[in-house]
Amino acid sequence: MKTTFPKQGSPRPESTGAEVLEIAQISPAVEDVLAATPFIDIHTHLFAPSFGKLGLWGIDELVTYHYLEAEFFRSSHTQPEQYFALPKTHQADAIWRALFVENTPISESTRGVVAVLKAFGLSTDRSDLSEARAFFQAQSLDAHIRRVFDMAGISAVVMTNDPLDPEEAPAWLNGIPEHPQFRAVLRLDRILKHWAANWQVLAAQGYKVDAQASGKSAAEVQRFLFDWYERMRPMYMAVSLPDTFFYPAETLGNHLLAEAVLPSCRELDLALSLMIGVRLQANPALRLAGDAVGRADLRSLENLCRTFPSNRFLVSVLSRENQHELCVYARKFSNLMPFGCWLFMNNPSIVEEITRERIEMLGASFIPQHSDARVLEQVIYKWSNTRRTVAPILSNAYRHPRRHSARCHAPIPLQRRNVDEPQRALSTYLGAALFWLQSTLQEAGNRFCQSARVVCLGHGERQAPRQAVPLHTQRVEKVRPPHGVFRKNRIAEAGLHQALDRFCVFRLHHHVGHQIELPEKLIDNQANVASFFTLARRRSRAQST
Ligand code: FIX
Ligand code: ZN
Repeated sequence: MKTTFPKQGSPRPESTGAEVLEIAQISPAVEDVLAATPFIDIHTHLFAPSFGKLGLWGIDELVTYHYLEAEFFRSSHTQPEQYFALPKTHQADAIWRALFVENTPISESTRGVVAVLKAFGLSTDRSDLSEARAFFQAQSLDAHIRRVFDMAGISAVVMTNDPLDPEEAPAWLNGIPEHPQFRAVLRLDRILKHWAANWQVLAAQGYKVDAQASGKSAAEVQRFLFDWYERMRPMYMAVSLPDTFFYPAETLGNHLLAEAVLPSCRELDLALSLMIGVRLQANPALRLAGDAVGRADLRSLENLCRTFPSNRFLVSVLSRENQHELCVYARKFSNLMPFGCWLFMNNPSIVEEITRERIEMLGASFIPQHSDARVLEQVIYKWSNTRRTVAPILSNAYRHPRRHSARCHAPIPLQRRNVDEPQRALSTYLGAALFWLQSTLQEAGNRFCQSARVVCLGHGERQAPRQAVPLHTQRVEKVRPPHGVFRKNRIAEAGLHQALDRFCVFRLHHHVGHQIELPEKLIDNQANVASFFTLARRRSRAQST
């Protein structure tokens, strides 16, 4: 049984002569909707307040973020062991002095801290952190979280929860109240990558596993995952994998992946997130800041998607060189969903490059970004950066879909409704950005389809170079908005003909790529990603009750 992301449900209504956007209106419309659409942040290291000290927030945590520690060790003579021997506030003072006072904060991470201070109306050029500390100490966490989520334009975040983390596991075992804005994920690094150091923890909890993960171990690991599914109700399972990861290969990790994790994901209808390409602790002295990147052999993805067609894979890759391959594999396997620009990729210039490439190769069938925030207030600048970076790329995609191929200059007769419509739907769906991208581009796609049909080149037909394009005037009438729309939008009718004439035909599938339709029905008032079959089951259950 092949699990893919389900096809679009009801076809969208033919566009009427509703408000068509002028070229100049496209960017503001796109920015409007991006600003007004609350996103769901599908990968963070944030924690709900009930996890206590595990949840990091405030100026000392912001300034000692491992991205800044890496930059600090480049701009200071302080050795890592000296730095890590300092109390947190002294570490923050040292970094503030080195990167924000003695140097100008121009790197992406330092600018992030400046953006957060600005967002709260705090000074950014103080020689010390006393004003900022006083401000954050005065905040009550629950209200602060709500305010920060509002400022970031996000409705919920997905945590990273490790059932074998000695600090975190007791909280779950003692029972954690659900928090509407913090969803869980079952993180499996200790099981899939560090079994030797962790199997005894499972054994101590009564699971019959052994050091070789032999015998009943895989089944027992499944039992362990089901038990934690009941505790956490995770959105998906996840693991980060090194650049040397390869599947298939005779490793204990791959054995547990194939015999325990993937079957559990199938049974529980959960996607498995693979974050591939980190070279852990390339410089251990820097601790969290010590990880590096390596190019991975993504044929593993090809093998996994083909070998386990009923599993869904949410994938982010760390190496720049792997980004293109990931897009290509996503075109081959609909059970593969690329997401986010991870860690060293999360810089505007690279996010722009990756997002542009993904739109060109995948249309809207990907998740553009996640924040990977480790400190609460980071979501403020990470999501404003994303909105700022993605807006022009999307506007451009509407304005000049094929500018670079110089084969098409016709503006898309985009209607405000194309841009607004997703807004209504978005905030209730996981990955709003994705969904938003979906439907609007879908609309755009449909218009291209219509136009392609008008110039009567159907699916797979190619236009020979300099072949004249037969024009069906009646069909042009059908798609061309009524004169009223021209007048109302002051578009010179004449322009349309030339535009259509110049309309080079590019092969557009009648179906504009895979579309995700998430269940309208919410679970506990929360968005939930469910496969088609769960959807069907829920709908039949709903009909039977
Ligand atoms: O494995 C991960 O989830 C990574 O995102 C982190 O380990 C990494 O340290 C990080 O903070 C990335 O932003
Ligand atoms: Zn992460």
